[in-house]
Amino acid sequence: MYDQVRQSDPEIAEILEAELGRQRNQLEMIASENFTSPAVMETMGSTLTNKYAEGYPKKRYYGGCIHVDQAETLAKKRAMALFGAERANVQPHSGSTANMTAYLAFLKPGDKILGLSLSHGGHLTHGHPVNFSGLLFDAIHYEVSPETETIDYDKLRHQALTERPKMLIGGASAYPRFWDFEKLRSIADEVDAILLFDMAHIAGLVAGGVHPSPVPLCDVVTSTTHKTLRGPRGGLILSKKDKFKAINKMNFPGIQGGPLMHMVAAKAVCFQECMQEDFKQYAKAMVSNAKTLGDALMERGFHLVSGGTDNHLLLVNVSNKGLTGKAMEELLEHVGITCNKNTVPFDQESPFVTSGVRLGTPALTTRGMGTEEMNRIAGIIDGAVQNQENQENLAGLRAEAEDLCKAFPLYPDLK
Ligand code: DSN
Repeated sequence: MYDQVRQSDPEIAEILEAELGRQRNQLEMIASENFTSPAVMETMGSTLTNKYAEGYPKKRYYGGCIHVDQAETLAKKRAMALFGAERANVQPHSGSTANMTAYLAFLKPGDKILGLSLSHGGHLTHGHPVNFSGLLFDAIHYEVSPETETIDYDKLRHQALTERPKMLIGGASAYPRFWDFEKLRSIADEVDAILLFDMAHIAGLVAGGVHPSPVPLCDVVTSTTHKTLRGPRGGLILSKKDKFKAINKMNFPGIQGGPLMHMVAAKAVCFQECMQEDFKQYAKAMVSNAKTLGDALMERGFHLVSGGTDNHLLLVNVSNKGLTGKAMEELLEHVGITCNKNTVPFDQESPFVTSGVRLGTPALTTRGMGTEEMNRIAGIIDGAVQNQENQENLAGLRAEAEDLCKAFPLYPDLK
């Protein structure tokens, strides 16, 4: 593997090999990560990376676009078919630029936006003060209820009626429950706000039919393509017909220059994969694995924010185990599980410390793991917490994690 790189740049070849080894030998539980298919990777590494193609199919500012036009047209068609969307823009380089594009297409700097607070599961680009979204717009936030740790739509409605935002933003990076799109729509209508939903985390669940879809009810839906969708790293914007022109214009020339045509083509490959029956099974398995893992952890006394999960992720408040999120992340890394520390609602710790960890099933499910393995992983997690000071037992748990990895080989054809 990496023969060409090894010849021209042995230092980077070594890093590539080491990272492949890390991915193979650790239980990857970062909820936003996944293992894309060899077909997607081959497309990302193709000659389409050489091509400039500012503009859109048949309306480019460069010659020689005949083939990349075909790739982009296919990607758009497939995205629309997969999600039942009226229009699609497949050029955003990332979820952040997709959101920036969608905001600036309809808002002016200083306009009010209302999104879920980052510390309650939202996302930086939904108006956090250190992010462009908080710097450019008058951003206010809704939160989850302290009792249920889920979104209180009555309170959100009241806040929207008082604040009258120009845009209501749904979507999250650490929210384990279904969203109620009917309620979001009716709140947005009451205050005459544009309704944008960022489905980056749940897009694969929506595509696989195991999460309600935001597409019919929202004006604009943004996403990444590399999380539960399991495609290349990148962004996507779906919209109603009447919103499309403004979005296209803001994407280019408003924000981006030349689209990454190798990534656009790889998005087309991903959307095609997501339309297959086995992807539906994969989506179902991500959710059933998360439920199994959540139940097994709750049986062992772990506190799951909101009391469980409807999707591919769990947010575990580990303060009742005498740990911070940071300590838990490090402890799990030590036994071969990769995850990330995460604030929990009403967290008293800083974002660098936190009281929780976020655990996700997309990558392990791609490896083929199922409910039996989730029960074993819950045992490893609990064992790590109970044996924090016992290096011998921790080494045993790490060996168990490695055995699981060996039993579900990753990229077996990459030699
Ligand atoms: N960084 C992503 C995540 O981990 O959820 C969101 O952008």
